This record gives sequence, C-alpha cells and structure tokens, in this order.
Amino acid sequence: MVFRSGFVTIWGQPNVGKSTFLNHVLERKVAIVSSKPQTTRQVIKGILNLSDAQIVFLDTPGLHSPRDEFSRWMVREAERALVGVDVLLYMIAPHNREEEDKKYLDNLRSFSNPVFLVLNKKDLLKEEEVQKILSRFSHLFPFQGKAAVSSLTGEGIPELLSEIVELLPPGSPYYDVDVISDALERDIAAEIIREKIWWYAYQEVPYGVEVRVEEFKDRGEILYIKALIYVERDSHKKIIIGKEGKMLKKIGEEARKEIEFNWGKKVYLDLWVKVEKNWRKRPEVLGRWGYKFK
Ligand SMILES: Nc1nc2c(ncn2[C@@H]2O[C@H](COP(=O)(O)OP(=O)(O)OP(=O)(O)O)[C@@H](O)[C@H]2O)c(=O)[nH]1
Ligand SMILES: [Mg+2]
Repeated sequence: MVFRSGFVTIWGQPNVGKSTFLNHVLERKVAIVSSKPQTTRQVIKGILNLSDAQIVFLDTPGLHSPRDEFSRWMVREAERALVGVDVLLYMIAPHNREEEDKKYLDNLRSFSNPVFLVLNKKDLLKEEEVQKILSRFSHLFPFQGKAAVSSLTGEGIPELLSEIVELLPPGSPYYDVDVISDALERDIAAEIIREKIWWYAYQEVPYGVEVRVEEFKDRGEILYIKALIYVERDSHKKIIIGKEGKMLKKIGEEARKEIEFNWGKKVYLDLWVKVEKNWRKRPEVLGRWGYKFK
C-alpha cells in the first residue's frame, strides 16, 4: 500500500460552507462558522489522518472584492493559500453569484495542480438541480473532477475524500497523528468568542469586531482567559454590552461553555470591550495584531 500525503486548499466565495466542510471532515470544530459572509479571516489548517493518507486541509477566507485594508489582507491570505498546494477544492453553493466564480476561476488558469469542483449544500437541492449546476460550471473551467456534498449531513464526503487521496503524491505524513490543527490554543479561544458575537450581534457590528486573548493561564483547577473585544465605534460597544450587560453576558456564557467543552476543564472568562476606531482601515493597528502583508 502506498501512503499519500499532501495539502488541499478549500477555496470559494464567502458563506458556501468551507469551514463547515472542514469541521465535518475532521469531526471536530476547528473553524468557526456563521450564516454571515466573511466569517473566516485567516487560513486555518486542519489535518485529517486516514489509514492510507494524511490530508492537510487549508480553510480560507471567502473570496470577495476588498473594501478596506483588512478585507484586502483577507483576500491576500486566501491567495497565499494556493502556494505549494497539491489539490484545490473550489467550493460553490446553490445561488452562488456565478459571475464572481467565473472571475475567480479565470484567475486560477495559471494554477498547475488539479482543481476539483465541490458543490456544497446539496441537501437544499433536488438531484436534477445538482446535475444542472455541475454541468453549467463544467464549462467555466477544466476541473479535474466534480462532486456534490452536504457538509451538514455528510452526504458525498467519503467519496470525495477517496478521490482527493488518489490525487495526492506518495509521501510520509507532514504532521504527527495527534495534531488536528496548527492554531494556537489562545487563538482558538479568541475565535470561539468571535463566533458567538457573529451569531448574536447584527448588521455591521460583527464585521468590525476583533477579539484578542491577552491572558491564557492554566491555574490548575481553572483555565483563566482574559480577552479584549475590539469594536470600531462607541455605538457598537453599547450594542455588544447590551442592555444591563445582557448581550455580553450571553456571549460570555456561550463562549465559556464551548471553551470548557474543548479543554475539559472549568474556565473563567474575563471579557472587556474596547473601541479601536475604524481599525479595519488602519495599517498600524492591523500590523500590531499580526495582519501584516508578508
Ligand atoms: N443547508 C446547508 N447549510 C450549510 C451547509 N454547509 C454550510 N452550511 C451553512 O452555511 C453557512 C456558512 O457556512 P460557513 O462554513 O461559515 O461558510 P464559509 O464558506 O466558511 O464562509 P466564510 O468563512 O465567510 O468564507 C452556515 O450557516 C452553515 O451552517 C450544507 O451542506 N447545507
Ligand atoms: Mg469560513
């Protein structure tokens, strides 16, 4: 038996279900998910170990036309995730803006490795609609293969994984088998907090939220986490805190429960809300937070 290993990037427009797909494949939540576009901001590696292969998936920020310094960084981050990868999964979902996909696929013409078309959210479609979409997209790009999956039910995913393995080069694993993601624990905690904000805050507020974990200390019985929630405006700070602090309490409770579940111990979550005016447009703030153009 030949052991295969390689890097597989999941690419596509926002909200098609890239992060949900990764979580389903790994049977663990490594990437946060929401119904709003542009949830994922940084590349997240998720490692799947099979009996005959190791697949290192890269979940990426959704492709979009940048409006500010920060979204330019996000799109650049997605583009960087094409370098040195063995297979690209181009993910679409029903009701994708096809014109946009056409543009991104045109840019992929110079990508020399296999590109696989993955239609996600097949649970929302009838079989004939699935076939119609797949055949329409076949004309847009010379895909190596096509698959329709549901990252909610798992339908179609085992078959897709087998096809991906076939495309990987023979080689030994890149990571130890007990590593699931390369993300740091404190960054995962920050993302979990941000996810709850994305779920509960509305309109523009979540887009202007950044969470930084300042302290992450294992105090034996308890894991102490101090996190700062940055917002862009005073009015957004009021929304995040909510009437009599109710919103912040809810965010804190939900995040704490999930962090406790992940680490299997009690967590004290200390949340603070701060205003960092228009941070998405300010390179010096972005640089300080590690969003640097490399
Ligand atoms: N019905 C259905 N919904 C799905 C499926 N996969 C994902 N979703 C939903 O689609 C929404 C977006 O999912 P995400 O995984 O955050 O999408 P994404 O592509 O990572 O989005 P960005 O990070 O913004 O680029 C969420 O509400 C998911 O629950 C699926 O297979 N079926
Ligand atoms: Mg995502």
